[in-house]
Amino acid sequence: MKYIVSLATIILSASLWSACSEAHAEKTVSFKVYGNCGMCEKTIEGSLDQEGIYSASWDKDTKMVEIAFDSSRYRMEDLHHLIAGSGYDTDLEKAPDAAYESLHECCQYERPL
Ligand SMILES: [Cu+2]
Repeated sequence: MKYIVSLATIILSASLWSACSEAHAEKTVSFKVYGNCGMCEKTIEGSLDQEGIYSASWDKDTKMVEIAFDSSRYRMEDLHHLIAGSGYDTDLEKAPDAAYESLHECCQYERPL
């Protein structure tokens, strides 16, 4: 009986451990990204369409993006960098001028700086 109980304990703690390590790798962050419209939304979310990024959603009213990603593959700065590369300023990284200027006219949001 004692043997069965300790075996059950081992199995239980092993499954808890693996559930924990999965939860640890997936992280969700949200931060501000400047933009205007639904087209901006497509571009911003498209820039995050990468392996290791599970979901990305930008809201044109709040200007907040929410990203679920594999924290063993990306740091938060990397996410800002991907978005800035597509022409959109974040609260941490400014987009290159050339990328901003190549956005559609209606997408050339007012830059924060
Ligand atoms: Cu737009």
